Amino acid sequence: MRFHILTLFPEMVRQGLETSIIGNAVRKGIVELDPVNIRDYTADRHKKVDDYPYGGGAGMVMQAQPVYDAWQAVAASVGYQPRCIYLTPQGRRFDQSMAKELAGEEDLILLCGHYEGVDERVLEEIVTDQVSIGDYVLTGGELPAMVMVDAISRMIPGVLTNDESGSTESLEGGLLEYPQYSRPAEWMGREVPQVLLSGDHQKIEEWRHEQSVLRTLRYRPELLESADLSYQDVKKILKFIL
Ligand code: 6GU
Repeated sequence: MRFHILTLFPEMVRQGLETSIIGNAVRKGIVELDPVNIRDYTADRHKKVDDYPYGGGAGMVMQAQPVYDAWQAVAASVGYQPRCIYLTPQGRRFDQSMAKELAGEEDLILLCGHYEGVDERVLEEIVTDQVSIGDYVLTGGELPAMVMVDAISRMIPGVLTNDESGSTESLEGGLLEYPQYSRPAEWMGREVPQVLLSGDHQKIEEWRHEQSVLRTLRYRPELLESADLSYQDVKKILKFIL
């Protein structure tokens, strides 16, 4: 999968994503990063990419021309018009199901805004989706784009190795992750739960699932509304809250 990231800070995006697991996926060729510097496409002789907002007000607005030309260069290079996601606090909230869905795309264009925003006309012309990563305001779309690249990439087959497996983690089935322990078996007087040392894999699975359900109940109870729960799970929850 190829991520074409339209940004004024291509180095920030590259640096942030070339480390660790995503960096390995890039080196393996499963994921391709294509940070595109919008400034390279400005027709302005002073390399300007922003200007004052019509109607007045604070801040600067990213101009349509360089953004459009950067987008066109990407579309021309891949030979079609991939989905183009504009990162904005006004967008639809990014979540695990969106990450999974987007992992099926061949190419994605991520448009990172800066300043007070991007000229609405170029957004109308090129943007297919508007996405936010949460209800807080960031100074630019680069961090959200990096968050999306990470979350989407780890859903692509081959990005996670067997022992990093994607399917048994937090939010799969709508539940939080169970607690993890490693050696030593006792640390500062705290012991690892006995069941994990028992070697009984059936029992361990049951215990982990129960922990997932109870943690979700405790920390993110609103997730239970759309979680995959069995009759046994519901009984367990009722036992704890009644
Ligand atoms: Cl996608 N962009 C900006 N600037 N701020 C955000 C955001 C995006 N998502 C949450 N806050």
